Amino acid sequence: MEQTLLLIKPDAVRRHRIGEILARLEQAGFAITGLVMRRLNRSQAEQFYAIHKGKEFFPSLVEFITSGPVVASRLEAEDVRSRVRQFIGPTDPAQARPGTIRAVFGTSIRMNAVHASNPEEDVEKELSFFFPESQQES
Ligand code: FUP
Repeated sequence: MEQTLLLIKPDAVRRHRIGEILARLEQAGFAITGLVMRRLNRSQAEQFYAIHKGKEFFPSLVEFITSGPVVASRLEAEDVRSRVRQFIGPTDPAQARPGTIRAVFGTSIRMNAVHASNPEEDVEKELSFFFPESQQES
């Protein structure tokens, strides 16, 4: 069964949306097989978002993601990587289809409530960042 990482970002945690977001994921048929709340420090955040290093939004992204705890979940389902990306919607909540997680819970391109691993990038690395015990095969 395929696995992916979904993070509930500090904006949604601050607004007490953890339960609602997890409930929607479960109702959609994604099984939560790992769950942890953690506040990243600057160097962890820079490592997690290393792919965006050098972009103009990088400093504010790091600032934001370290501004409070995140909730990391490991989700499992058939074809979960692309399905979860559809389910959360695009990066900018204003562009997201009504009913998607980012449309409902996001308030700006930066404060977009959740992150889900991009299937084109290193999903295993993102998963092991929060769930080091995972032995992934894909
Ligand atoms: P996504 O894959 O949808 O999470 O989006 P990206 O990997 O392109 O971007 C990662 C994060 O960088 C976004 F969630 C928010 C932030 N970002 C900005 O703050 N400004 C931008 O113009 C693009 C991304």
